[in-house]
Amino acid sequence: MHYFASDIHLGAGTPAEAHATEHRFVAWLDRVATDAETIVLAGDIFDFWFEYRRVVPQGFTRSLAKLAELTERGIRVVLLTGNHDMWVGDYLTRECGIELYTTPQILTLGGARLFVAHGDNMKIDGDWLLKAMNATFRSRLARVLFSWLVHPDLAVRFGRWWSGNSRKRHQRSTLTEAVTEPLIAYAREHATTATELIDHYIFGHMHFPRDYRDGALHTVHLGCWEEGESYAMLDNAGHITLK
Ligand SMILES: [Mn+2]
Repeated sequence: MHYFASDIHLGAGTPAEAHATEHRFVAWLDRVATDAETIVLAGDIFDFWFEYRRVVPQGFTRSLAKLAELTERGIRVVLLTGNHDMWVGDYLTRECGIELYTTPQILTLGGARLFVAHGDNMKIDGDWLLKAMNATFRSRLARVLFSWLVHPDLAVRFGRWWSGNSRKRHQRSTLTEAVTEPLIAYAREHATTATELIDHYIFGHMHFPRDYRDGALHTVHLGCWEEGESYAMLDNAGHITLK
């Protein structure tokens, strides 16, 4: 089996809330590890992560230990960064054996061709402010400057404040399936121009779980972990189910 989850937002909320989320995540990892060949984490696993060359944020101990344990047992763990955890370095790979990507990926799993992306930064042509912010946040220069000039304690404080604001805009209870439409449009456009057939498009980011099918087009929107686990599983016959 191959499992997909995103938008866990570890560390979000009060310490008690963050603790509860982490326990749910680790319990889920334990559960799926019984038959998982692959676990794909499609971004925003951390509510805020900023990695310096030799400094990483506090917390996440149980999650990181569990992920390291699973990769050591031979389970492939793939992490695609989201807009809350795009500032990863090589720590998660070195320490936990995680395969790390900062861009959308095409993966072959269970005999199916998958396009996997967090889903931020897509179909935002009309939003110049968001585009400018994305360009700044993703720039290597900005990141290097930031890590040389900003004390880690200050960076984490700023990051937590920023993440909290951004998350409030994506509160599950205020969302409808309409939020997933731009990503469906993205997938539809990709499918018509791609040179190969994609069996399933898998996205996170929108915090609204949805399984969308239209003819040959299939998109899976992973949802978030605000109210419980939300994930997808793919069997080796290429069938995918949203749970
Ligand atoms: Mn998110």
